[in-house]
Amino acid sequence: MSLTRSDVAAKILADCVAEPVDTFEAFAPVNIALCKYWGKRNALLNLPVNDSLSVSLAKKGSTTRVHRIPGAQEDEVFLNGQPVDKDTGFYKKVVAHIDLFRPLVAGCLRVDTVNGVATGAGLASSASGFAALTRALVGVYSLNLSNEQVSILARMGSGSASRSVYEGFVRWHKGVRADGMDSFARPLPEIWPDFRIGVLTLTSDAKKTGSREGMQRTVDSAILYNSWPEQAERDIARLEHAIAVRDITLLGSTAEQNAMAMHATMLASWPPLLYWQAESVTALQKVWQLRDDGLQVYATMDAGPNVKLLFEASAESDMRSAFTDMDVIVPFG
Ligand code: 2P0
Repeated sequence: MSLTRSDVAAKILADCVAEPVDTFEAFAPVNIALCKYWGKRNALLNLPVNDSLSVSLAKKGSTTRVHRIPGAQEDEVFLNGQPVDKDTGFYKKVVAHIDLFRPLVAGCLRVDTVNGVATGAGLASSASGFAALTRALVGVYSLNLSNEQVSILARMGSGSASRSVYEGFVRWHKGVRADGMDSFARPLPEIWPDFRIGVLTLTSDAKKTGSREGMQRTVDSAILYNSWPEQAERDIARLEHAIAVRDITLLGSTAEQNAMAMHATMLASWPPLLYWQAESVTALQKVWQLRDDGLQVYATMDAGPNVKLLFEASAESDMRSAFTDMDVIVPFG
């Protein structure tokens, strides 16, 4: 019998004594993966095939407030001030996450989430959303949990949320255990004040295939995926070294190649999966031209058409001239 998410949550919460307060607010940042999470060894628990490494985007993220509503029969969910319909997948996912804690503390909650990132900005809000919700739930029940336990609980909402529990550079260790108790993220100690991320919002069209489904299709149908775990392992080692010595060339080239390799596995799936739009290709070609002209700039892309640029403060003014509508983020600001 395979373990359920509730089984895992029960293990984590087994030694906890809850001392609920009425309300609690928490923030969690969005993160961009430099070595991607792509493929699961257990889809129910969001256990990954490979380690991944990300950088959190400081103040860009989700703020979630939970209120206990004694006597209520159902949870209430609000997103950016608007009530969320109880028939939506979003509502059901939030309630399923609260359910992990319900054996410890019964009763319903009102959950208000505000995403500080505009919808369609190409920055995934599920990672920051589930990390903020997890932190808010842990806070409202005053649970004494480690960051690693919080990361595990957030991971069960959405894999990449395991990394959004922290600021800065973060590595999610895939773990080997069937219950995923060793699959959590930890922050790296380094800070890199000159590091910059440029976000290009090229199109806000809704994607046809979500990353959850896309990941599964790739694992199930792409022979090319067999090479992915080895690539991820190599890239993580290179990225950790690049971060330790602040080497933008090594960091950028590794992150860009990692993203291209992930997209290659998608394209090698059946039916093929291509998240790129014509605007994505144009942006990538511009990045490659700028690099040929001597600018240290690199690109990464996730399960969507938008392109994120990696560079240092010394390249910022040239980058702003080249990409006039780019949003520049200072992760260690
Ligand atoms: C990442 N992505 O590492 C990779 C790169 C998309 C491409 O994490 O099914 O929304 O909730 O665990 O976390 C998106 O996957 O997937 C993602 P689930 P999630 O950022």
